[in-house]
Amino acid sequence: MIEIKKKFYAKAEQAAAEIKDLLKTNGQTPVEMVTVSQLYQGMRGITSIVSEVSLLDPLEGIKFRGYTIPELREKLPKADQGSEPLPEGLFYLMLIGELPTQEDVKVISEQLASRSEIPEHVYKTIDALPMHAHPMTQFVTGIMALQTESKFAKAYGAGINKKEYWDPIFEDAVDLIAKVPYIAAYVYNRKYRNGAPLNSDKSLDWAANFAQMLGYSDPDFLKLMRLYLTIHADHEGGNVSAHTVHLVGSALSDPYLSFAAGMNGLAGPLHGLANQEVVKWIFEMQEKLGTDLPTKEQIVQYTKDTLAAGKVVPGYGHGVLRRTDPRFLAQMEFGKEYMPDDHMVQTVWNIFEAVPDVLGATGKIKNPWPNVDAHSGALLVHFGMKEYEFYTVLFGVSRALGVMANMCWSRALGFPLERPKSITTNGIKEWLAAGAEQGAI
Ligand code: HAX
Repeated sequence: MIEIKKKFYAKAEQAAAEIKDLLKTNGQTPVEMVTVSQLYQGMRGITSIVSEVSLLDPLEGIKFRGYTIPELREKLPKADQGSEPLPEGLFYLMLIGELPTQEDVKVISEQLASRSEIPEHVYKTIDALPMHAHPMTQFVTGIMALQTESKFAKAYGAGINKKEYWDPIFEDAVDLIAKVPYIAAYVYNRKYRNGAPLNSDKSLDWAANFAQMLGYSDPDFLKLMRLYLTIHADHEGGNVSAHTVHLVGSALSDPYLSFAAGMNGLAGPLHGLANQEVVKWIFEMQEKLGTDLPTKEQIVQYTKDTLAAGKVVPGYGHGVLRRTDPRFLAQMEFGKEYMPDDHMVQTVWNIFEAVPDVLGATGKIKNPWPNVDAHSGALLVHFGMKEYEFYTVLFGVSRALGVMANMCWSRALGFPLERPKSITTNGIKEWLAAGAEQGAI
């Protein structure tokens, strides 16, 4: 890991020098105009964050350091006899900006295994919660309890020089990625498997060991976990979880505090919780209609009823994407290969055929196409994981890769406290009355 860390810092030093030059020559060049509507619309479309590790194209979907999801599935190293990428390889790509070798990935897998110990108080803290607490609440509580282990917080307390921040942040980031699957699996086993012990095997890769700790050993489930933990890792900087980690980290809160904050955002139904909402929506539809394979006509009617009740159709729509999410398509390919006859999975495909027209007909939904969350749950149900309240925790484990890589970059580049300006409606009115064209607010 020492070599990877050195390589990371060399890349970051070079990038920092380039950014310094760029700011010297173009620091005052305006990026874009912001409209009054955007102030009221959740800042949609305002480019205001630099995030080096991934970029979302509205039509092509997410690109990690320039590589699309299909390219990652082809080019990232795989486990022996594995057909899906190892998520450790994506972490390397996000950190270093280059595709890893099989050996690089092995180094990361071994490092993660060696850093995976969890202090006993973390489990005890989770145990203090009632069993009915949502898995995301239990997960975040565990992460908060783990904050006692932060190397950055200790170094800051001891007076570390700001030029060195990146080093303990890097160490915390790798530690945190190593440990989150254990907390997640502990929550799952506590809530759904009568407290079954974590049957970890440190010789396995990160995703396979996680699957094993959750009690799944089917080789196809291991492939699914590798795919799942790869495709959910990042979605550029502005989505709620990534942005929250970035924002909180900018106050020099350590990686544990920052990640826990981001996970609280992921737990919202308009963001990561949508994966549980999709399966809940399908289960309720199946129950109401008395069939596990509703027809397209039935799906259309059920979708119209959902909209008429003033609810969103989960898994559809996006703040940036304007086409079907390639992460949805990657999961669809997986489904076609491993479980083409599964009724739950077929229902997801029938929804894909039926729902966009209904959403499009409303005339207001900018993207009627499915996002990542429309598909993921059905694949898990196929393997027997029906406890849909747990799905967002799986998403969170994957998201650790992206937000931690990004946090390493933010501290290595010396990004400052994030502090946008806000305004009141009266302030906007006064500015308009004074003649807005005279200049910016
Ligand atoms: N069902 C019903 N209405 C929807 C909708 C959906 N799937 N998607 C958008 N709309 C509505 C919005 O609520 C909004 O309505 P109002 O004008 O009445 O407020 C209108 O259409 C315009 O919204 P938009 O501009 O198209 O979309 P936004 O950028 O505002 O919102 C969301 C993007 C993802 C929040 C939205 O599409 C949504 O609520 N989708 C369902 C929940 C979901 O799947 N979330 C997961 C998104 C991906 C992700 O983060 N995964 O983790």
